[in-house]
This record gives sequence, C-alpha cells and structure tokens, in this order.
Amino acid sequence: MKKTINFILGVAALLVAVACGSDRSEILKVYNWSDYIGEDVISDFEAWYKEQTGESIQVVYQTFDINETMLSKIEKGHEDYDVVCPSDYIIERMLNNGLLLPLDLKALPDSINYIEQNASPYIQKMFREINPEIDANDYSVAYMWGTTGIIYNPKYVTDEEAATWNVMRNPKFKDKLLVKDAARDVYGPVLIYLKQQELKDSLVTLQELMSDSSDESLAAVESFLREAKDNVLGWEADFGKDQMTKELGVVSINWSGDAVWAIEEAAELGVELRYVVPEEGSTVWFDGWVIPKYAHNVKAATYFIDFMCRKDIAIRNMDGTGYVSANGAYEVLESQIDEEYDPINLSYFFGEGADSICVNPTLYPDLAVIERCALEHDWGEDTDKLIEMWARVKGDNASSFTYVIIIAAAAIIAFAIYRAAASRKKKASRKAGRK
Ligand code: SPD
Repeated sequence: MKKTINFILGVAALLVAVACGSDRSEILKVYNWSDYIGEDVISDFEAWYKEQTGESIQVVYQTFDINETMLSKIEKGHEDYDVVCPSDYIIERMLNNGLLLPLDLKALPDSINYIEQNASPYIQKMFREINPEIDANDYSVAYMWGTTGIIYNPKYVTDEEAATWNVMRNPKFKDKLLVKDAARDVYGPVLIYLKQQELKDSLVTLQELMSDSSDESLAAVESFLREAKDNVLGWEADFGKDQMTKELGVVSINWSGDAVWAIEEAAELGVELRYVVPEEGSTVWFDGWVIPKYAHNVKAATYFIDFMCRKDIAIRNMDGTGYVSANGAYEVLESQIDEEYDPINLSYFFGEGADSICVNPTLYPDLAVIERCALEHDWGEDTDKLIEMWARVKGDNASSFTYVIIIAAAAIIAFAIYRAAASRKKKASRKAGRK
C-alpha cells in the first residue's frame, strides 16, 4: 500500500510540475529506496540548490524496495531518472552495461565539494574492487552501507539459535520467519552457510562464493530454502521490521539498518529485539548514488549527490533511517558515540585512532564482523537463473493477503463490468422507448 501511495505521489508531483509549466531543467527525478532519507532533506535541498546556483529546482521523489525493480525501469524502461541509489552488485551491472554517466565533480565549486571532502578511503577501496577495469568511484558515491544478518526476538530465540543461518530451517520457528525478498542478499549468506567447511579448509574464499552462480550451488541453496519455506511467515520487502516489533515474526533475515530501526521501535513497545551477523559469515553491502545514462538534469543530480555528502545531512539521514552513512568524516561517527555501548574496533573505516569506539554495533560493524563478510558481485546473464530459482521457491507461497487482494480486484472488475452492462441496457431501453 505504502508503495502504491509513494508511486501515486511521485506521479502526481510530476504532473503538477508539468502542469505548472516547470521545464525539465527545473525538475530533478530521484529514485531511492523507501524509508531511506531524513525528514525534510528534500525540501532543504531545493532551498540550498537555489542559494548555490540561483536556479529553481523541484524534486520528484519516487521509491522502490527491490534493487531489481529499479534496475528494470532503467534497463528495460529507459526511464529518465536523474539520480538513483542501487546496491553494489547493481552498480557493477550498470557499469558493465554502460548505463551510468561519469560524475563531473568539477561542476561543483571547491568550497562545497562535500563528495571529495568527506569521502571514506575504506568505501572508496570497496568501490575500486567492484570492477578492476572501470573505477566505480568515477561513477558513483556511496550513501549508506551495512551488513545482512538476523533480527531475532530473544523471548523465543536463543542467542545460539540465532548465531547460525540454519535458524532459517529450525522447525521451532514454523510460520515465524520473515525473509527479505531480495534473492541475492539471501542466496549469499545461505551459500556461505552451506560451504562453511570448504571456507574453513581454505578450499574457497568468501569473495569467490559471492560470484558463484554455478548450477550446483544454485541447487544446494534452492534445496535449503525449500526446507526453510515451512517456517516462512512472509517474503517481505518492507513490512518485516513492523512484523518483528509486533512479535508476529520472531526471526527476520534483514539488513543492519532495518535492524537498528526495528530494535528502537520495538523497545518503545516493550519488546526486545537483537541483531546478529551469524558466525559462518555474511555479506557487507553499500548503496550508492549514480546518474543513469537516460538522466536529463545532470547538473542538479550532481548537486543532489553532493548535498547528501554534507556532514549534517548525512547525520540527519542516519538518524531518520537507522542506516549508517558512508560519509568518512569523523564528526559523523562522533554524532553516534554513546558510552552505554561496549567499545568496538572501527579502525578499518576511520583509521588507527578508531580501534575502540563506543557505538551501536548493529549500526557500525566491528572489525571482527567485517572480516567474515564479503561484497556481492554481478552475475551477468546468470542472474536469470537466480530469479527463476527464487520464483520457484516462493512459488505457491503467496500470502493470504495476496489472495485477498486478488479476490478484491476480481470483485471490483466484475462489478465494473456489471455496471457497464446495466448502463448499456438502460440506454438501449431508453432509446427503444423514444422510438
Ligand atoms: N529501506 C531502505 C533499505 C535499503 C537497504 N539496502 C540494502 C541493500 C543490500 N543489497
């Protein structure tokens, strides 16, 4: 429902902008994940852009919940979004397929070039690893990052049970498991779980597993997921955190930022939730701003990305979403320090002085967690095999809510047909009466 409303609001904003005679150079079309921006950041950007350039801009803001939905709109639909926010492996795919425009940082005055001022060497290095032939830093700027792990309710799930991906097929959690409807983000961790012995014996590396699209691995993951399916309460794109706070689900395969949000929200309702990155390992991910090749307003897009890198804006976006900013400025970390937490090692991100920082470990992963995580990679053509496997696994598992929607839609269509037929009949009989 939220998605439909978002879509309608986006289209309405666009129609209003066009009706008011705004030309395309005064419109910036942003396509971002839902629940992924701080309050009033968009309107503050519009005002800031006017101050900096003397030009008006109106942001038309639309959201998505699944990387592949966004990708398909650009790859197949050639939609003219000016800025979008894909994840790492999708950035890689867009780079490989020539779908991105290079960033022109020279278009920004030096004094307000926050992209360069606040860049994180750690994230820049990860970007460089995306594609050894094309430096992704020339095409994208990281926004948020985190891990994939397990949110669980300790009233029903022990720490030991949650410390392994095998919790997904633990029969104790029948109808209590929420799985993110994000095939790659589930496939990676399950494969890591299945290959844990080979990893321990150094027969394979985590990084190699992230590119493993072999039929054998796909079949092994499929069979694991089929066993887990009995536990699945829902394959969710955005309702998982709510269902956890309401204690409808007790285990949720999710991203760290959703975990921060859910843990805080649940605490207000007196429900305790925890987050763990299982011992076997997992994926570390980041989402980054890019300008697709079908963009119309490259100048405003560049300013928008830059604005998102301003320290105060990064902090507002973090506070508003639960996710951790990719901003490398120490002030951003400082804003999150809280002596209530045990110190963790963030030297990999903020340099040597940051090896003992009291910060929420769900937000910023400790070095020990990062060491057992790897970045996903684009599979190219093999992606279709994964999508097919995912559809097969979810297949007949449509939720009762889905059936209600289908029945309601069928009833509305039947009613509309009946009304049209009745009105035709009335007209015909009126016509006959006139004769
Ligand atoms: N509600 C915003 C969610 C954004 C999370 N992105 C994570 C992508 C991992 N591939």
